[in-house]
Amino acid sequence: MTAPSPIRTERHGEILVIISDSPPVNALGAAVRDGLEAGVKEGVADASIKAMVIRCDGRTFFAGADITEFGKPPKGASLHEVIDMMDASDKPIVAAIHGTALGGGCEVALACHYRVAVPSAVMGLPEVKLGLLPGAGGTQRLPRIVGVKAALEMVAIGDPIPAKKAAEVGLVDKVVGEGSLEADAIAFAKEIAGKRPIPRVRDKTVDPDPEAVEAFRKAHGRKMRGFDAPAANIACVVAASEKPFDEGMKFEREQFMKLMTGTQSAAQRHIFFAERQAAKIDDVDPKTPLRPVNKVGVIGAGTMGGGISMNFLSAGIPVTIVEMQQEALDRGTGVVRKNYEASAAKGRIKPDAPEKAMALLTPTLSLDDLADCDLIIEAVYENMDVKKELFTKLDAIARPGAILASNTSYLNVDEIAAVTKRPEDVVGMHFFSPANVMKLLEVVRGEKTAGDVLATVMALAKKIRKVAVVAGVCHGFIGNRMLSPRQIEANKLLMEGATPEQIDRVHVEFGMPMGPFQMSDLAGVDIGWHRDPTRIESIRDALAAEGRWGQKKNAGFYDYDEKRNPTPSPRVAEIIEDFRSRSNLPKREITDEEIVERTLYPMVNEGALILEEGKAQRASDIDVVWIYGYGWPVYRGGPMFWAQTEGLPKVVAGLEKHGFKVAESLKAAAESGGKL
Ligand code: T1G
Repeated sequence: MTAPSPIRTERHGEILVIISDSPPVNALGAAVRDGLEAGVKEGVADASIKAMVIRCDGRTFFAGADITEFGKPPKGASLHEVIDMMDASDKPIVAAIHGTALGGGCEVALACHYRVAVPSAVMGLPEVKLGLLPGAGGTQRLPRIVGVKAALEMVAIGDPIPAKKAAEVGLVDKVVGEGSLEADAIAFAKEIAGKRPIPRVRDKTVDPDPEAVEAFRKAHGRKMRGFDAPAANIACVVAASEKPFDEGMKFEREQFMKLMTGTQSAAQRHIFFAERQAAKIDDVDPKTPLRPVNKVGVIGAGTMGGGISMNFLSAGIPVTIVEMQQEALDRGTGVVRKNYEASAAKGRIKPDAPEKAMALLTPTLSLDDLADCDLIIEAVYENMDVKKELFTKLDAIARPGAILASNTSYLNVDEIAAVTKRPEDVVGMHFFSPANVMKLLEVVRGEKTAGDVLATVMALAKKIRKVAVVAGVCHGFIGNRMLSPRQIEANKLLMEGATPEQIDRVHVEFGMPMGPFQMSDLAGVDIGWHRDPTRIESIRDALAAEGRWGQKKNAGFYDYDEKRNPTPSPRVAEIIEDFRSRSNLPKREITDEEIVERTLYPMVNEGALILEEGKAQRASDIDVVWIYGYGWPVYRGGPMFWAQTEGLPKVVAGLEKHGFKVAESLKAAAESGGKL
């Protein structure tokens, strides 16, 4: 018994409306493609039909090919066949667009002869974000409508454009009523039913624009570093301006297949689903009623407290921010205002956004003013005694049912919860600095944290545009716990002959935004330092003791000029040499490969231990942490996905070669050829 087609047709006089009802996003899976093909064939064959409208039920027009089908044997009509048939139709077809017409969905719209859209609709070709390119004619049709320059932005960066802009560039013929899409589309179809010739995008030509291509490459080269897909997208857009349509289509197909069969696209598609999977808590009912969060309290107006506050203010949620001293409070709120004003000056937010946000911020010196907050987040000094004292006070001040969160980056959330009478209301919310910019939020689940508290925080994370991952209580949770073995090994490599710049170069060439020592200089060499300049037990202690605290002091593992450009430091080389000679460690040539094996493989090993201990729900969650918290290159899919593409046996052999104790689950997966 085959399932009913997700596509149905309805007649409106001489107009046939072809409707897709395939939740959640009308992805162009086999059944949808087959139904679309049948619907168009019906319209073409029926002499009483003079024009067709294609639209979708639910939240959106087709949002792209069905990514879950990728890598599986093809079934049903190919999108190419359906699109070619639509394009060739001798009766005009109107695309009626709402929601997010993306990827293959946008390509279906481009193969229609006319396009109407509601004002709230967006259109885009985001395939590049999946390590792909529009593989159903998008790179050949889009430039024929909007020109090379606009097409480059849409396909090689992949951001959608709103209906109004689409109408301005000719991608949409008419912006119709928000609530009357079908009726307006049918009326439009009636108007154009008899018009000839039927406009076919493939018949248009597009002028070459080498200056635009050059300018685009210059403007976006750094962001595209390491990725395969952007260059392929650019090449296809250029082909559209140089080749006849069918040759351009052939070129697009070749480029698409190259990307589809590469590891980068597999990695980027992995992250697409991993990010969505991370939002699900396996043992909490997704229908759990959420606690209201209409007002947030933030304790601490420093860099973290201010950044955390901005996330809520920008989402329109009022924040009461507490400091102990007026001067610190004024400084903190001043930084928040300055950040907003800087964004407005750059046109990143509307000119009135800073005032609107600041109007929602209530500074105070009294913890008692948090009594009506639904969520209170502390972002105070990373010291357990300080946190315990604060949560004891909060326990007495906060209203019943308020969620009490700590922004601690590694301390034991269970210990903090234990000082309250409401451990079920206590959770960790570990933001990454700068908290108003970095997308990752580690949601630390205490032993007693209630399911609805977790569900509420996960939903709130989406509202404040964070990517949330649930972590268990352990030192450093997921990200920082895996950072630790990387840092330990990096320091050891310095003692054995490597230099900070060599180690950092290997990481940057791997695709990280910076290496361990560049990161240390950015965050502060003095972070976590015992502050006793006479106690020098490590290279880091020696640097800190000399005031080489990193970029903020123009000296850390590197020397910095006034523009904070780093150069290798002879003084640091001396310090390393001194340490090494005193430890009688022979200096030797260290290969780049050894640096990868000793700094990245131990991260995978730690990730396997985190999974064994149940401190992360799934390996893909660990990948999401590293992509969104530390800038792991998305085209490598995160540490755990990357280890699979490296080959787990190779990772295990590398770990054993350097004397690491390999996690049992990692060894087992390597032996069985399975996954972590
Ligand atoms: N295929 C399969 N499932 C998809 C999907 C897709 N294209 N898009 C979304 N989903 C699932 C998603 O996994 C989630 O599932 C649910 O829908 C809701 O998504 C030939 C080759 C449309 C803006 O890249 O950008 O076309 O977790 O949580 O926040 O040239 O989904 O509920 O089980 O993201 O409202 C190109 C990808 C594909 C668009 C909606 N298209 N999707 O965002 O909901 S390649 C895309 C999105 C292609 C052609 C090429 C977003 C969204 P679950 P969600 P949302």
